[in-house]
Amino acid sequence: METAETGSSHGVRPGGAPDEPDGPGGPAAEAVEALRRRVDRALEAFLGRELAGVAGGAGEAVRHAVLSPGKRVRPSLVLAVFDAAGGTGGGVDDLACSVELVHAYSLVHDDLPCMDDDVLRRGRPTLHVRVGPGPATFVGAALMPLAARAVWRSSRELGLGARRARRLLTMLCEAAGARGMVGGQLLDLRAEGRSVDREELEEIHRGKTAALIAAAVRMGAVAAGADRELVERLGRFGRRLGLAFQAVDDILDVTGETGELGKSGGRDRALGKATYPSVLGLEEAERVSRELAAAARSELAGLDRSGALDALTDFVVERRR
Ligand code: GRG
Repeated sequence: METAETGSSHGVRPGGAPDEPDGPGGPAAEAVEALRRRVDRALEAFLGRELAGVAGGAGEAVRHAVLSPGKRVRPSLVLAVFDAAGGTGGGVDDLACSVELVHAYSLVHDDLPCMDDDVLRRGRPTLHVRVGPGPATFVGAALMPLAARAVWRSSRELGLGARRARRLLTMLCEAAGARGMVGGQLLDLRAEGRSVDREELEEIHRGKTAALIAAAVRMGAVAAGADRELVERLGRFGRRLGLAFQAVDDILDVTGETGELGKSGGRDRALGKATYPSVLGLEEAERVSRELAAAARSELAGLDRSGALDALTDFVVERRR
């Protein structure tokens, strides 16, 4: 099946193995792990600065929400694209943090009793289990302005002008808002318990998940000074990768073990969610996830220094959590 997002794959390898043999612990896996560690250090440093003097346990709750062990795919994409598009300078680390802060807010709110009511996230009790739903709601809300500060700091550190800083902030806000994540989440809630077709499913997933992943990619490119054509091409990479990411998330909810996932499995079915396996069946969902990743990868053709992006694309489809 071909959709606007799968497009044509220009003969690229389907979703999985890179050109050189690589397995667990191979160079691609090491590249992904090095990015994750760099993001963790950047988040520690950013929160260390921003939360100094914050009273009443709020700092601790923010740290729990953000620093618990996530995969850091979105901020890693910011860093990898920045490098692939010729950017230089450590100031991009705060930009990577900005995207992870928005993501962390979405997880805190998504887990609330009034949303998906989940008790386990990243192998730990969810924030509302620890501090209560009210405080968890506030902590989630506090992460958005922190994300804006991170964009601003990064723009200053990279010496970007006000115009580019505004463009970065606009990209992040649009991806997080009614035309992106929040809009997708509303569609997701409205689709609970009824059957949808693939078109409607992908409309939900494009907003809920792919918008922020595409924004991460486009922001890395803009910060590096990429021209509009490259920003658009990488945006297509990000949207396709975002759908592949959500397809794998849906599949793991069916096939994964709670211990390995770090969150409760089988929740989508219990909540009557619209997912790739519920719409297409498990086998077809797996095929489509690989097809989407291959379509994403086709946008990287001819791009120098795209090794880390290739590695992240592999990681998205091969991950077990
Ligand atoms: C409902 C109006 C309204 C707003 C709330 C909560 C929310 C906005 C949006 C939720 C969006 C959401 C949670 C999408 C799911 C995306 C997803 C696949 C999350 C899991 O991401 P991973 O696997 O998690 O990257 P880690 O833990 O590795 O960071």
